[in-house]
Amino acid sequence: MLNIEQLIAAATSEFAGITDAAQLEQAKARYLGKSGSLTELLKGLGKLPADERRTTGASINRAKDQIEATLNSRREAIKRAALETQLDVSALDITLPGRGRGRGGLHPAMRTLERIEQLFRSIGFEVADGPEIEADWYNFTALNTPENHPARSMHDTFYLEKAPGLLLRTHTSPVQIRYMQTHVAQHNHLEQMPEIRIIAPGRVYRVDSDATHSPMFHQIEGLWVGENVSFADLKGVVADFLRRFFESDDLKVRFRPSFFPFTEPSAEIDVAFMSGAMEGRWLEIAGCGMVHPKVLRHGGIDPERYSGFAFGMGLDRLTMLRYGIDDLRLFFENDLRFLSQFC
Ligand code: 2NM
Repeated sequence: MLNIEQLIAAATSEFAGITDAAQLEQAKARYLGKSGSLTELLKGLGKLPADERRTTGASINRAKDQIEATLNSRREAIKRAALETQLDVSALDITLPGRGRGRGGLHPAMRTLERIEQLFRSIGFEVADGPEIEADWYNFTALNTPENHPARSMHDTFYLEKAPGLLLRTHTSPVQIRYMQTHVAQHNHLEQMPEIRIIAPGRVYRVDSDATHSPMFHQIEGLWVGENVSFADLKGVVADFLRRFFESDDLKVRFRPSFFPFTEPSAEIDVAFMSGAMEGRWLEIAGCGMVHPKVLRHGGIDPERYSGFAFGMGLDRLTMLRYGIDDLRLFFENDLRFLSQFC
C-alpha cells in the first residue's frame, strides 16, 4: 500500500518538473509503460493471496487513473505554454497602423498648374499643348529671334545630335505659333476670325543647372489675340490673375519696360506682397508684351487687323512662392518626405 502512495507522489512531482512534451512521454512510460512501475505492480498481483488481490488491484487501478489524470493535465499545460511562447515570438501588435501603400497625390508643381488652368478657364481661356521636341523654326525663327541670338547657341539650347533643325523647346511659345496657324486654317472661310485665348503650359529645356535653375522646368504662357486687344487688357488680365492666384486683393503688381524679340512693347511683371515674410519686396514673376507683328504674321494672322498680348511665367517659381519652398531641386528629386507634404 505504501508503495502505491509513494508511486503516485513520485509521479506527480516528476511530471510537475517537466516542461518538454517528449520528456513527459518518456516519464509516462516509466510509470504506465510495458515495464513501468505500475505495470510491474499489477504483474505482482498474481503472487498475492486471493483476499488481498482484489483490494490491492483496486487501489493500483485508482493509482493508474490518478497518474493518468495528472499526466493529462500536465500535457495540456505544456501544450498551452508552447502556444504562449509561439504567440510571443510571432507577436502581432494589432494596434499598429497598417503598412498600406498610401493614396498618392499630385506633385506641388502640378497642383499649381491645375489651379492656374482653372483660373484662366474661368475667364474663357483654353489649354493648348504641343511637342517638346521642336523645329528650330517654331522655337526661334517664328518668334522673331535673330540668327545670331545667344539663346540659339549650343551653350543655351539642347539640340538633337542626329536630327538637324530639331531641339528641345526652350519655351512654350511654339505652341502658340502652332495654335495660331491651326486656328487661322480652321476659320479662314469666315468673315471674322474668333478670338484666340489660350494658355500653353508644359516642360521646357535650357542648358542651365544650379540651386535656382534646372535643365528642365515648367512654363506657362498665355496668348489673347483679337480685334482691339490692348496693353490695358494685358495689365487687367495678368494683375487679376496674380491677385487670385496668391489670394491677395492688395497684392501690388508693377510692369517694368523690358525687351523680348517676340513682343513689342515688352515688360517684366513684378509683384509685392503687403503682408508676410516677403512683405514690401518686389519679386520678378513673369514677362509679357504685345505680340510682335512679325510673330502674328508667322502665325498666319494679319497684324493690321488683329492685335494680341502674350505673357510667360515659370510654374516652378510660382509654386515655390506659394508654398514657401526655397530650393528648386526639391521638385525633381522625388523625395517622398517632401512630396507627401502636398497630398
Ligand atoms: C514671355 C514673355 C513675353 C510669349 C510670346 C508668345 C507668342 F508666341 F505669342 F509670341 N508666347 N509667349 C511671351 C511674351 C513669353 O515669357 C517670359
